[in-house]
Amino acid sequence: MLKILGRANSFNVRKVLWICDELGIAFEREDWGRGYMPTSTAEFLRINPIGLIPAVIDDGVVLRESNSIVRYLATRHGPDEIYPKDPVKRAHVEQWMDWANYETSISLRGAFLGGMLHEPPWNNPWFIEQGRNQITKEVGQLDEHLDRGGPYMCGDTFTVADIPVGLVVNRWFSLDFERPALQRRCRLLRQTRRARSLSAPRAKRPALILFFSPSSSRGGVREAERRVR
Ligand SMILES: N[C@@H](CCC(=O)N[C@@H](CS)C(=O)NCC(=O)O)C(=O)O
Repeated sequence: MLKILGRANSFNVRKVLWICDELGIAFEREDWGRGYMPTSTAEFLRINPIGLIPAVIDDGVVLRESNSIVRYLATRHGPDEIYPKDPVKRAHVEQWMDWANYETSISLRGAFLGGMLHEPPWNNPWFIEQGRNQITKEVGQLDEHLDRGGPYMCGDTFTVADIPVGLVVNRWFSLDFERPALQRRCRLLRQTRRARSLSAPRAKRPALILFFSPSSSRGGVREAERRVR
């Protein structure tokens, strides 16, 4: 059985939980990371020398990097539409995954880790301000993209691109600074709600509902915990 190493309240571990839920992949999970077993131990570093969660072990194969794990699981267990083989469609999916993992992870370090969790070294006021401005701009770009198409990131079907981006949207709504009204903010909210309502009844996917839900990141953790225990 697939083994996931990482705490369920981690942004990046949640991507793996989401794809498992989406595709009905059975797994067991161990709590590693901040507040649980430290990833700096020799035991963890033997599995992932980079020292970050998530890591997974699948039939003896060890993998790290959340987006890579999501794509691997989608390739092994998913239908083509969720991670298309067509090179153009695939590139459209991957560009949003890369965007979420690089661009928004930098800004969320300032806006979330610094601004909300007050975690050094990200809690430098300049860095917090920079992160808040940047994530506002990025969510605005996302908003415009969804406005042009949607309801999913790559059109009318759910793909693995929706997983990291959905988690970014979820985190955006949890940020506690005075967020400037985005031009199409209501539309973005509507689009993400639409995404979850389109998907949820089809296959009864509670994790998808929770992870997309703007106000329930804590609920998401609790639900994820219930599901894996
Ligand atoms: N690029 C990596 C980033 C992984 C990462 O930053 N993980 C965080 C949690 S979201 C972590 O390991 N934090 C240290 C900890 O929890 O101890 C990925 O996408 O998997």
